[in-house]
Formats: sequence, C-alpha cells, structure tokens
Amino acid sequence: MLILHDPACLLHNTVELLGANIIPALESPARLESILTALRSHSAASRHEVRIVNYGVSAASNSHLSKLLGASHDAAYLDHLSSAYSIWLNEGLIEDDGSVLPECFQVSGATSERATRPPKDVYARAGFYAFDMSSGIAKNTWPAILASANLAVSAVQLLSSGAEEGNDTKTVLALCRPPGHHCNARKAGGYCYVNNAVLAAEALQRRHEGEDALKPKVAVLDLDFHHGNGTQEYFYADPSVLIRTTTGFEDELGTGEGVGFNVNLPLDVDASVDAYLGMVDVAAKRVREFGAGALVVSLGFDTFRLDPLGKFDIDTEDYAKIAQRMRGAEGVRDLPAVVLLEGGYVVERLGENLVSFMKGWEDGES
Ligand code: SP5
Ligand code: ZN
Repeated sequence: MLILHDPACLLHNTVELLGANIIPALESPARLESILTALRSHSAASRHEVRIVNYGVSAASNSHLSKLLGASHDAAYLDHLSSAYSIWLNEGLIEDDGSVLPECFQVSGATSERATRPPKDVYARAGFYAFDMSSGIAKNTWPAILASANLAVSAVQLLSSGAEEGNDTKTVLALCRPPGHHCNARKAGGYCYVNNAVLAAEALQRRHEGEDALKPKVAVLDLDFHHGNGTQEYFYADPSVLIRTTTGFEDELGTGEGVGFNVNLPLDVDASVDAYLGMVDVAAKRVREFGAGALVVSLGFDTFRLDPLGKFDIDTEDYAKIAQRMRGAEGVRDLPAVVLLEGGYVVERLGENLVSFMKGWEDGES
C-alpha cells in the first residue's frame, strides 16, 4: 500500500464552537502527528511505503487539480476560502493567530437568485459560505486545503491504471487533512472545505478522458461515523457513482437517473463490530452488483468506541476485521482503491486504529 502525506496538511489549525464553547478544533494537527508516529513504528512489520508529496512543487499536477476543483466547487466559494483570512486580518477583525468564523447563516427561504448571491458584508459572507461553526479559516487553512485536495488527486494518479508496466499499486491511502465529506460546492462545515472524495471520484472517471467506454463506475464507501452528506449531494443524480454511507436516511435513494445509486445503511447507536460487519457485507454486495471499476473510501475513525463525536462501539482490533472483510469481498478485492482520511478524534489512538485498518486491508487484498 502506498501512503501519501503532505507536511502542509499539518498547518491548518483553527477553533470551533462545540456545545456552548469556542475551543481548539478537535480536528487538529495532532491527529496527523499520531498517524505519522504510528506509521513510523510499524514500517518494518508492514508492507507499506509513506511518500511525501509537496503541493506546489509540480505545476503540472497543480493545473490538473485546479481543473478538478473548478469543475466541482463554486469559483466564488474557492475565492472566499483563499482570501477570507487576509481580508479579516487587514480589516482588523482578527489577530494573526485568529480564525474567520461565521456569526450568522444564509436564510433557507431565499429565492433562487438571492440564494446564489454572496453578501457584500464581510461577516455575512463568512456565514454564506459555511453551514456550521466548525469550519474556521485560519492563516494556513487554504494551503492545507490545497495540499489535502492534491493528495486525493495524486492518489488517483499514482494508482495503477492497468496500462503502464511495473506499477501494481492497487491501493493508495491519502492522509488528507482537512477532511472533505461534509462540504458541498459552496459551503464548508463539519471540518470540511473541499470535498476530497468528490475530487478523487472525478479524477478516476477523467483518467480516460475522450474514451467514454473506459470511464469507470466508481463506488464511494464512506466509513466515517457521520453522514457523507456533501458527497451524497454531489452525486445524487449520477448513476455512475454509487455512494454508501453509515448514517443518513435509508429512503434517500438518489434522484432522476441516479435513483438506486445512493445507499445509506444506517446503524444503531452503540453498534457493535458484528453489526458493522453485517453492514459491510451488504455494502460489498451492492458494490459487486453495481459493477464498480474503482473504489473511493472515505475513512473515518470516529466510529471508535471512545470518540467524542461518535457513538459506535468499535475497538482498535475491529478495524482490521472491518477492512479485511471489505477488501476481501468478491467484486471489491481487485478494484483500484483510493482511501482518503476523514474524521476520528481520539488523537492518542488514531494512529494505531489506522495501522489496524491497513493491516486488515492488506490481508484482504492478498
Ligand atoms: C469529518 C468529520 O468527522 N466531521 C465531524 C463533524 C461533526 N460535527 C458535529 C459535532 C456535533 C457535536 N455536538 C455535541 C455537543 C457536545 N457538547
Ligand atoms: Zn466524522
């Protein structure tokens, strides 16, 4: 398994409103540090390579990323993400170490013309481009967003496409931070700013541009505790992308041509690993029947029993079982797979949980 890390993903550091308190965001740089430490200590025992990717080094890959970003996210929203911090700083609204956080949000009754028109007021704009108060924009948020998105797209580029010789990389794990599965084309939230799973799925489908017959169907398996609402929304009408999430409503099946290609398999609160594995079997069967040609995994560890933002009862060793069952399933085993990091907030256990998942995944592959 090839693992991608960009040091710029460590730079994003903001605050959030949780309960009634503004606190350092649980989605913190320490999460990634925990993973890197665990990977270093397991490197001898496992069949993986950690490769450092530096966004900004390759102009060619950056233009590929810009294209994908522009196709999937609103231009004015991206402009806001890149400029809001310096605007607030220059207007004296925050200190150098501060974060742009919304005070008010867009009213849902807005007419369609008003709904897409950014407010002139700088405070109102922060709320127009967010749906909650856990998506602050600090000094290095934008570089980290780009680095994270670039990892998702690079992961696709480094996967074996079956065409070139000497590359049999079947799984690339991108250590994305910030995560992506909650945001949509115009609103940040749930610690997410750019939807990395959307970018990866788009990149997979565009790998064979001009050769429609080769455009793969992509299955997105969202394993985070929380609903991948942003990813679901983006592909809701698309029959070529199957979405599977852990939460959400079972009767949300997709729309138009996409009906039948959105699969929410919610589990009960306190779900055990056995309940989870049952769900994995159903999900794997759906992927096989769908005829997926590639896989995107939105991998969250907030399903962990101690997670402050999750309510499942999954333990460290269970991640190996889950990953092995998923990867080992017929119709899933041989698919080129891009695995993207989403949530997981028990910092001290995040690294070992990820290593457990990786081992199970590798066992499922062989
Ligand atoms: C990527 C990801 O995992 N995002 C998670 C976002 C979860 N945000 C919702 C948190 C709501 C928690 N409310 C509990 C109040 C505690 N006082
Ligand atoms: Zn989550």
